[in-house]
This record gives sequence, structure tokens and C-alpha cells, in this order.
Amino acid sequence: VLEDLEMPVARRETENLFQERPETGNQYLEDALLRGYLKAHLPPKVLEEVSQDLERFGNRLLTEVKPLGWECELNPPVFRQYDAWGQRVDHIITCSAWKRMKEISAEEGLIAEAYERKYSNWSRVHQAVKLYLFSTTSGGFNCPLAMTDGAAKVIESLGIPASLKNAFDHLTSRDPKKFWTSGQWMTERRGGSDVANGTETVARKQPDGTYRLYGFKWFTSAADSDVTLTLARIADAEGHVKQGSSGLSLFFLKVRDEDKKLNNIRVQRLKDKLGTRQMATAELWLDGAEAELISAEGRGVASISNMLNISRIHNVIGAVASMRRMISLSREYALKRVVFGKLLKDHPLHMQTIARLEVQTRGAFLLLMEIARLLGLAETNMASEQDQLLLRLLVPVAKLYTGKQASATVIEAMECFGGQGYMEDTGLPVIVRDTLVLSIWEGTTNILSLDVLRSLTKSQGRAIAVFFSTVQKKIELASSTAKLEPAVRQMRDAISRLTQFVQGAGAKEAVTMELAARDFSYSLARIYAGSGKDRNDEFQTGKGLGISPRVSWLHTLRGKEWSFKESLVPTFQMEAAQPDKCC
Ligand code: UCC
Ligand code: FAD
Repeated sequence: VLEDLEMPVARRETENLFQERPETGNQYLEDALLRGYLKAHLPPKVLEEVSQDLERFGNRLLTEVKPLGWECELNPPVFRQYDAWGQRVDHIITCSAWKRMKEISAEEGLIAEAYERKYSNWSRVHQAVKLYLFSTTSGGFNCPLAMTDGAAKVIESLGIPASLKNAFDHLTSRDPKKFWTSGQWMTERRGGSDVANGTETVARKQPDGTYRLYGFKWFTSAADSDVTLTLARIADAEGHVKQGSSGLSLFFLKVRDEDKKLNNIRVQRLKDKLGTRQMATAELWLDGAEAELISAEGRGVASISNMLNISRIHNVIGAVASMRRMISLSREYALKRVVFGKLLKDHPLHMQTIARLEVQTRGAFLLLMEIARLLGLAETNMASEQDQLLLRLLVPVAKLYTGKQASATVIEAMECFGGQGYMEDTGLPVIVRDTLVLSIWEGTTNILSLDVLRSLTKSQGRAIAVFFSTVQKKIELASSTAKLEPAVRQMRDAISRLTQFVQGAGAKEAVTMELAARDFSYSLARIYAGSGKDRNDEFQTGKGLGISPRVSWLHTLRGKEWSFKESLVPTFQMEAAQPDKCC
């Protein structure tokens, strides 16, 4: 009898524990910083068209793409090695939502946009923003898109040879029936970083001038892709190959033939990954795969670096998008979750936690947009030599820094949901898992720090000189705003210390520079992002950010109104100015 009486009460209490879920709307309309950036930079006509497209795309992401992304997570690819009759088929089965993502990517021109150049130098910014909005709802499809863009870039940089024209058209198509994706097969068992020593794959020339590849590729993401670029060593008539970097050449190959049969490729297994589970990463045996040599012999690494730099930019896009997504959701949750008698938004310490993440994300976003802007200039022959040097330097800097920032930020943001953040069916752990890979693939943090040194050495000091003159100019602009004065002072100090370090670098042993590479790269990233004073005053100070009532609570701390002008930006600049070990 007692149990009977208590049941309804218990049920009622349980019902009272229901927590309203954090919901976000159109991610373009709700991203004040993004809109502020576009308003500050795009020519009016371009802005009008791009804004319309992004608003429409933002709605499509919400209604159509987001549920598909979740479906991809729930239905990861499956590997079937044999058919029912014992025939080896090596079939990677992907879900219908994953296939639909491919179609949507084509329809939206997520690759095409960058190569059609409808908006001239601004097309790369438009593409980057679309990918940024797409990223966390893409169900992992941002990965094949990164490599597809990289492959198209390599082909374009080769002048689109006749033999690759068809492939280029497919990779940059807006027609879902025609659109192809590409893989990027670089890593072998002996090395993913040290490609020069790790690559064992051999290419044997055929009488018709094509090659057949023999080897084992240890990590091949988006293994369901149509084509790929890969490295191999060309065997001479005696079957000998040249070791080291200068023995590597770049090849293009189709993964399957017209009948969908694998191109003398055997799938060993699918990787059992911590994250990015929606996307198939396979181990592949190349057993005479037909391929076309597309670089000069021995220039494989230099040729594929065009692909690396593009997919590293996509990595930055993914990093900033993950940070933005987790913060947007944390903010929404703070409006709905009551603890200790009031909403989370009214707890100063909680809001300080989110505000710090927001500052990091803004810095990362500015770095990303700067790279997209410079890439757009470079691809439309509008970049000065200085712009090109800066782009070469900033890509590894941004990849290594935002990869790390994103991992830290999403973990902190997960905690903003308390225990709910750890619950699989909230979708939050997916974002965390998928973010953690961003500092590993496409070059680890250390490897990219060494790439930063490579870019400085190769430019014989010109890249770092451009870096310093660019940030000095930005800080000059910031110094006209009185309230930024303390931050400007700290930035100047940081630049001065870094300058001293660089000036003394020539006298340092190589090992000292190697040891300093990571801290040095972090300093470059912080200083560049922190000096984000732009030609548009409004943008930097936050006046043009159109802070909506929806987000205005973020600026209310201890009853005092915060503005980006007074608080957030200088905070970032002060963080940027923290002395690093290397200087
Ligand atoms: O991980 C992968 C795919 C994951 C899935 C895609 C996700 C995308 C994001 C999704 C969005 C969320 S694919 C595998 C990625 N693998 C790597 O990143 C490799 C990491 N290792 C390196 O980067 C190394 O530094 C190597 C392999 C580049 C080192 O090779 P070498 O041969 O030892 O290096 P060298 O001898 O210094 O460079 C050879 C040439 C030089 O040019 P030359 O000969 O003209 O002096 C270099 O200047 O290549 C040039 N080079 C570059 N040029 C090397 N790196 C670059 C670069 N980044 N840019 C321009
Ligand atoms: P290692 O090179 O063995 O590195 C181990 C550690 O040593 C790292 O911390 C690294 O920073 C450090 N280290 C290495 N060299 C130096 C040095 N000189 N100085 C200081 N530190 C150093 N690869 C592809 O080619 N195609 C793909 O599609 C692909 N997909 C992937 C998908 C996933 C989910 C993952 C996790 C990886 C994928 N990779 C792919 C492989 C990835 O690019 C490599 O794992 C990565 O480049 C690191 O190489 P590695 O695993 O050999 O590590």
C-alpha cells in the first residue's frame, strides 16, 4: 500500500528533474563575431550575396544536415571482407546519411566555391565560412572535403594537366552525381611524420607509361573516396629505389574502376578509433594499383605540400568550429540550468569560465579568417610577396595552435554541462572526441613547430620580418583606442622579447632552436591573434558585433556591463603577451 502511495510522488519528482535542453538556432545569424567580420571586410555587393547564402545555408544545416550528422554518428561504416559465398569483396559500407552528405557538399559548392572564384579573392573566405558552419554538423564529412580540396589544389597548381582535367572537374563539381572526393595516403607503418624515411611503397613503371603501386598504407581516412593522392618510390630497371625524401614521387589513382571494383587494393581492416567514427579510416594493401605519376620524379613531398597546407587550413576551420559550437551550447545551457537558486548565467565564476573560452575562440577565429583572406589573395594573383610569406608561416602556426586550443576548450566547455556533458546521447562527447584528433593528424604539434622553422629558414628571415612588420602595424592601429592602451603596451613588450629571441637565434645551436620551436610557434600564434586590430575599428572594439539580447548576458559580470572593447579583447591581448619560455 505504501509503495502504491509513493509511486506517483516519486514519478512527479523525477519529472521535475527534467532539464530543458540547450538549443541553438541558425548558426550564421547567431554568430555575431562572424557577421561582424564579414561586414567589416567584404565589399558591399559580395556581402549582400554571401550573407543571403549563409543565412539560407544556416537554416539548411539546422533542419536537414544536423539530423543527418547524428545519423552518421549512430551508423558508423562497417567493413565486410567476404560475401556470403566466400568471395573477397572488401566492401566498406557507409550509411545513407553519409552518402547524402556527399550530395549536399556538392550542391552547396563546398569545394567548387573555392575554384570557381565567383567572388574573386573573397571566395576562399566564403568557402571557409560555409565549411566552418558545416563542420560540427557534417557527421565527419568535413574530413573528405579537406582532402578533396587539397587534391584539387595540387591538380590546379600543376596547371590542370589534360590527364587530370576530368578528375579536377569531378572534384570541383556542384553536381551531386558527378562529385568525387579524394583521400590523402601518406602514412605508412614506419612513419606518419617522417614520411621521407617511412615510405616503403614502390612504383613500377608499365609499358604504357602508367605505374603500378605496391605497398601498405597504414592510415587512409575517408577510404570510401573516389580517388587519392599518394607517395611512392619509383623502382628503376633493376628494381632499386632511392631512399629519403628525394626518392619520393607523387601519384594520382582511382580507388575503384568503372564497375566499382577496387583498383588492385585490399582493405586489411578499418581502424578502431577514439573519435571521427562516422568516417572510415582503413589500412590498405596496394597490390599493383594503377596510378599516374603527377609530380617530377623525387619531388613528391614538395608537390603534396600544396595538399597539406590546404587540409591544414581545413583543420583550423574544424578546430574553431568545434570551439564555437561547444561555447554556443554552453551559453544556451547557462540560460536554462538553475543551480544554487539561480541560473548558471548569474554565477560570475561560471561566466568567467565561459568568457575565457570565448576569448580564445575569438582569437582563433581571427587567425583562421586571416589565413582564408591571404589564401584568397594568393589564388587570384593579388597577394604581395609579403602576403605569401605570411600565409606560408601562418598555416602551420594556426594549425598547431588551434588544434591544441580546441582540445582544451572543448574539454572545459564539456564541464560547463556538469555530468550531462559526459553523457553520450547529448552529442557533446562526439564533439570532444572528434576534436582531439585535430592536433595529431595533418602533422602533430611538434612536426608543425618544425615546419614553422622550415618556413623561416627557407625564406631566409623574410617571413619573420613580415610577421613583425604586420603585427606592428596592427598594434599601431589599436593604440589609437585609449582603453586598449595597457594591452597594447603588453603586446609591444611581447614583440620586443620575441624580436630579441629571433635576433639571437643565428648564434644559437640548431638543437636550441628545435627545443624552442613549439614555444616560439605558440608565441607567434598568440601575438598574431592578440594583435587583431583590424583596418575596421568597429570590428575590433566590438561595436559592430551587433550583440543581441540573446548573448548580452555574457557581458554581465558582477552587475557590471562588459563590452568586448573594455574587457574581452584586452584580456586576449594580455594573454597573448604572456612571456613564453623561449623569449
Ligand atoms: O593525416 C592525414 C589526413 C587526416 C584526415 C584529413 C583531415 C583534415 C582536417 C579535417 C577537418 C576537421 S594525411 C597525413 C598528413 N601527414 C602529414 O602532415 C605529414 C607530417 N610530416 C611533415 O609535415 C614533414 O615535415 C614532412 C613529411 C613534410 C617532411 O618531409 P621531408 O621530405 O623530410 O622534408 P623536407 O626535405 O624539408 O621538404 C621537402 C620539400 C622542401 O622543398 P624544396 O625541396 O623545394 O626545398 C620543403 O620546403 O617540401 C617542402 N615542404 C613544404 N612546402 C615541406 N613541407 C612544406 C609545407 N608545409 N609547405 C610548403
Ligand atoms: P610519430 O611520427 O611516430 O609521432 C609520435 C610522436 O613523436 C608525436 O608526438 C610527434 O609529435 C613526435 N615526433 C615525431 N617526430 C618528431 C620530431 N622530429 N621532433 C619532435 N617530435 C617528434 N595519415 C594519412 O596519410 N592519411 C590519412 O587519411 C590519415 N588519417 C588519419 C586518421 C586518424 C583518425 C588518425 C589518428 C591519423 C590519420 N593519419 C592519416 C595519420 C596521421 O597523419 C599520423 O598519425 C600523424 O601524422 C603522426 O604520425 P605517426 O602516427 O607516425 O606518429
